[in-house]
Amino acid sequence: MTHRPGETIAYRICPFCEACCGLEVHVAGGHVVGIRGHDADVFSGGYICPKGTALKDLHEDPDRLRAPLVKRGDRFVEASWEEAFAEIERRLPPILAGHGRDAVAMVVGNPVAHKVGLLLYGPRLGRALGTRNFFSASTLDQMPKQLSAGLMFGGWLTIPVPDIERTDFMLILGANPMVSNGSLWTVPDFRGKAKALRARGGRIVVVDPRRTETAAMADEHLFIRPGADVFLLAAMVNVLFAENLARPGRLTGHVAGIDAVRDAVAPFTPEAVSVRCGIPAGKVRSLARALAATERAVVYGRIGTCTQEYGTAASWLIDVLNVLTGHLDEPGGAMFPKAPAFAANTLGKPGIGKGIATGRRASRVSGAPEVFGELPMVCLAEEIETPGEGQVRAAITIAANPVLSAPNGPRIAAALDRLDFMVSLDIYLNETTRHADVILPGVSPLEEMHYDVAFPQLAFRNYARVSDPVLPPPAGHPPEWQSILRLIGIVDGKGAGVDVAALDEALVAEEVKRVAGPQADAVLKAVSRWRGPERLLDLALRSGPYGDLFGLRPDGLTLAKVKARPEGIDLGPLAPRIPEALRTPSGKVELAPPVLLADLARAAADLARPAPELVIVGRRDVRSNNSWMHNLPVLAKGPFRCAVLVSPDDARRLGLRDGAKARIEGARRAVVAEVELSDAMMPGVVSLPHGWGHDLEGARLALAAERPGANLNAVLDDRLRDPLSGNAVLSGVPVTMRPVA
Ligand SMILES: Nc1nc2c(c(=O)[nH]1)N[C@H]1C(S)=C(S)[C@@H](COP(=O)(O)OP(=O)(O)OC[C@H]3O[C@@H](n4cnc5c(=O)[nH]c(N)nc54)[C@H](O)[C@@H]3O)O[C@H]1N2
Ligand SMILES: Nc1nc2c(c(=O)[nH]1)N[C@H]1C(S)=C(S)[C@@H](COP(=O)(O)OP(=O)(O)OC[C@H]3O[C@@H](n4cnc5c(=O)[nH]c(N)nc54)[C@H](O)[C@@H]3O)O[C@H]1N2
Ligand code: SF4
Ligand SMILES: [Mo]
Repeated sequence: MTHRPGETIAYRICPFCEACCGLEVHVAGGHVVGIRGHDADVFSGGYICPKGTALKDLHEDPDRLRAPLVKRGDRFVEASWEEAFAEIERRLPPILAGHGRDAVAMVVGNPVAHKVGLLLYGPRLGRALGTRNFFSASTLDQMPKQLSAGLMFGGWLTIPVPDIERTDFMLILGANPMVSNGSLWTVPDFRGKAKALRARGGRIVVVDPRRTETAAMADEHLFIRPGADVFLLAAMVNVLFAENLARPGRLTGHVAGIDAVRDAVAPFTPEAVSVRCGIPAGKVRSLARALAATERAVVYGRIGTCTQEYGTAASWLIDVLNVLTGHLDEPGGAMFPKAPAFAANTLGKPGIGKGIATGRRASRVSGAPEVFGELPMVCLAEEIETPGEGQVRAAITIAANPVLSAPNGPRIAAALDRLDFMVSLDIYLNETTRHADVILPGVSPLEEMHYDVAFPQLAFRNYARVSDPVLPPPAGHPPEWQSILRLIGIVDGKGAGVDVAALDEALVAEEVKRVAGPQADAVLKAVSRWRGPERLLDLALRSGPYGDLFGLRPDGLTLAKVKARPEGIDLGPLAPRIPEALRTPSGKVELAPPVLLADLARAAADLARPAPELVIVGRRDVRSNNSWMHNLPVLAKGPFRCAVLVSPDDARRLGLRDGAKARIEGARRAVVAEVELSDAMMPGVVSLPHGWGHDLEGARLALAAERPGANLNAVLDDRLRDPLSGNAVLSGVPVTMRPVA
């Protein structure tokens, strides 16, 4: 793209997925005239995908909300910010006063992880509310991995990632980074890095019930029966012990529980798991041997290995394999990033800690244990529907669309309708927010600053990077962190008229006092030029592992220094961090947490369960992002993306034809979708993407409604979950299919 006269260029981290690409935004006359990858970005090197260019469409989308909406009768009317907050102040406090804190649920969605204001201030609202009914998309996604990492390494985000630039063998299970651009692994341009891996003689093997885009570019692809990863992985560990290949190397003195793992995997011989996995025993052995024999190798698993009944156990065994083959915390293996800010594994005493706690309380209706301060999203509907002490009567949703994104979404829709009051922080009137009484919109991403709070903790390389707003926000439109502070004012009894700036001061002062003690005043003074999220970021960067320590280490990082380099500051390749990164009470890697051993016994008892005739799995597409970007022209154009993929074998057996419609029936209800025959599907498995079903009344998504698609989650069963993490089972769910006229 050439730089025309009158054009200015701004740099902005893309907020749409975990790859966190640096973008170059061309602006003329207050309008975005083009978006491309920022070639000089030290982290992403110019990579961009179609969603990145859609920032312009999102900015310009006429359906994106520019003002609050308040429901009057059953219609939404545009309201001023004062009117909107007055309505909340009128209706929310009486519910809290009459029914207690648990009567208000908080429901938090995926974009919160990509919004510095929401991620840093949302939890403050959670604490102010003090509700036990906190639900998030994490329990539709990565909670199993967070739990296994927490149990093994002592931190919920101490999750190792593949050191892709130095590895020679990568085994990928249940992830499709060619399309998703990586998850729990921030790795812009996976394609380029994977190509380079293969060009230097390395190998990639993909285990997936579909021959995905990643499988197609890999050296080898193995079909697996959905939900069977725990069996495959346990058998691989079994082979390591049977063939005397278990060698943790440098970590030997830092690992506890190796013998317990050996005993626990004894039932899982390659022959015993072969049928359940759909993988020959010889293949299981050769995978384990290749992993052990390659000096720089890594196993990586993602959502396909999480959203299943044994999600936590599978997530755990992936890292057990990395440890036992000497590839954890080694170059070319699975390594721990060291983030410049906000990482729990760089705080406190290095090498030892309290570990994690779960089950400190249980959900009221089905008794699901709390994990990471949350209850499972699959419990949301029942907590609203079931009368009694602690019943949920109101909800605050933040960037969440559970009506489409959670299993049995239609039940959630009906439950939301029964609430006495609902507030949504969201930028659309969509399938979920149509149930709200008040919608408070955020600004366009181009109108706010950006820092990736979570993702440097999961990045293929260490880096620091901040984006300033590209365009000024519209006059009078508060950033979302300020809206959250006003909500805190309301639930704290200070009212909607609370002095937001003073409340922000007070909250920061209190937090700084807690960590900095007698130095608090000096620290606060050092960051006094910033407000809101920027102040919290300056505090975190300066006190972080690369920080200037408020002057003690003058060449260290500050927010001002990072801002001066919009292309980012490279902090180097990943380096070994064990034992320093550990926060377990023992100071060791816990290879055999008792709850996981017990879960493996559950799996052993379940080994012989016969496979259902037909199961459904999900799918992602480069031009789609969960449920909420189907209204953007650049992504919506082209072939329809919500077809159900069916193997030719199954199609013949079920009488389904390519291009014809079929009824997909789950335990809860049925949807109709268009069939696409595909030899990329494992026979017995069909695939439908999630996030579709934009034909619900009351949403305002004109373009998405033209091709609404079918809601996979209407078919899925909210009773299915991983009992340890509470995570929903979204994969390998039994269905039946038949043609419809
Ligand atoms: N069957 C099945 N279901 C799945 C999955 C699957 O693989 N299969 N994947 C699961 C996964 S991994 C995830 S993360 C979840 C996602 O689940 P959700 O987070 O519930 O869904 P999203 O589609 O990401 O919806 C995001 C919401 O945020 C709003 N939004 C976007 N930007 C902003 C903003 O700047 N501010 C505010 N306030 N709101 C904003 C959007 O309008 C939308 O309402 O879906 C899960 N559901
Ligand atoms: N373009 C695009 N990118 C995205 C998103 C998006 O919606 N669109 N969503 C973002 C989000 S929120 C997330 S969490 C990430 C997810 O990132 P990924 O985990 O890479 O996402 P998927 O493409 O869903 O890959 C999951 C794979 O698991 C396979 N699978 C299903 N069941 C099983 C099983 O039982 N075992 C095994 N081994 N495999 C199984 C599926 O066939 C699929 O290929 O993607 C992020 N990036
Ligand atoms: S891969 Fe695409 S959506 Fe993800 S950060 Fe990069 S440009 Fe944005
Ligand atoms: Mo996700």
